[in-house]
Amino acid sequence: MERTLILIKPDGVQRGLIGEVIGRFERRGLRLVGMKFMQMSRELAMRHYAAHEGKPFFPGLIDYITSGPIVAMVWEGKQAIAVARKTMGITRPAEAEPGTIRGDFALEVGRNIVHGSDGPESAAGEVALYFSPEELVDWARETDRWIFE
Ligand code: D4T
Repeated sequence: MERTLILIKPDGVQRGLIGEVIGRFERRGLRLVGMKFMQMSRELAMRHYAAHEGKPFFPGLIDYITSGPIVAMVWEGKQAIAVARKTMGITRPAEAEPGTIRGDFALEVGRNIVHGSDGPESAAGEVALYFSPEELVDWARETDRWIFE
């Protein structure tokens, strides 16, 4: 099983899409193991997006991601990282396929509603950035045998 960090960004929260976004990951079959509603500090934002420091869009990205509350979640499943990114659609929403979160609800890269980890290493680092081990729940779901072979 793999774990991935998913954020519902401030635009997703402000637009009332929390339930919609959670529902899509839930219906896909991923298993929720952690969730919190929070205001991201600038310090956390800079750590999260450290790889983009110095890029022209960096200051706007930090302003945007700290502009209102977010929902941080950890979802688990086989190939959870890749599956979550497919469910979200590609980063630039204008190019995202209909049926994906970004393809259905977003138009601009700077208002793209969700974040998902892009690989096992970044997932482990990002999960640890938002959650302590005690905040993650190991549990078996009654429907797991109908979702996982
Ligand atoms: P996130 O991290 O938000 O899920 O985005 P991705 O993982 O899909 O994409 P990314 O790392 O390339 O970009 C991080 C973040 O920066 C914003 N961004 C990106 C932007 O505002 N302008 C840009 O030109 C790019 C490339 C959007 C996502």
